[in-house]
Amino acid sequence: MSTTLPDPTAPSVTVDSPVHTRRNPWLPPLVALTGVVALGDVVFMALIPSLIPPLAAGVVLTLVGVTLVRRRPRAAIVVLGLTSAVLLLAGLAFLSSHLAHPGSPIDFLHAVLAIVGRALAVIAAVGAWRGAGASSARRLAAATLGLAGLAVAVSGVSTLLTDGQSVRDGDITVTITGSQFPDVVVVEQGQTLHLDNQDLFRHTFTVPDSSLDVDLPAATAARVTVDLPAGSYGVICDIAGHEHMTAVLEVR
Ligand SMILES: [Cu+2]
Repeated sequence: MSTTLPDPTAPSVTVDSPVHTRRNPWLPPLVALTGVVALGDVVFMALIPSLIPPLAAGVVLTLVGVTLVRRRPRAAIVVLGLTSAVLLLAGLAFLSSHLAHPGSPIDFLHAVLAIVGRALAVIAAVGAWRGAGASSARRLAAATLGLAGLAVAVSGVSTLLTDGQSVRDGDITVTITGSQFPDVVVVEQGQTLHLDNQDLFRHTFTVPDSSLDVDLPAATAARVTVDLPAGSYGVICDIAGHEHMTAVLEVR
């Protein structure tokens, strides 16, 4: 039985560290995750429609990171990883309220993308930085697909189960569509509003510092009796990014 020993005179072969090349198995999931999250942010802002500065900055930084992947993979990992981490931490507070409302498919799916997608992107960035193995990158990809499927299922079922209240005689109908309230809503004291949210995202019908604060999941309607003293009130939608939604409520 013979043993082959390495030939010390053979020329040594320099193998690039995988971190420095496009062969790093974590780069494709990192680019895919950050790309899908950024696309989700663009679609979300277009639908509201409202420019949310931190999300817009994240989209720009993601584009920068993706263009760096080919020539400066390490810089790309840092840009994409840090962008995901900062926006994940900054967004957790208000996105979690959207996660609690799976009946609003767009808000819910965007929150899932923004939280889960960014968390997975941070994991992918760490994996890419450390040059971890391909099998764990594949597991991450499979987990991502599984979570996305679960989110779509939860949102779909919740939307089907969300019940609206139907309009009754004497109600004042307020239609909310395209993230717009009517400019002015006139109501008699003690009369009931029928608030019909026709959008695929959640809104509220809120008179600040009063008891009038109605949560309106996507494509649902709610009835609320107005017990405010006669007068003119400002109405807002109390959801981050919906600051442009205002109306005047005249109580007579
Ligand atoms: Cu709104």
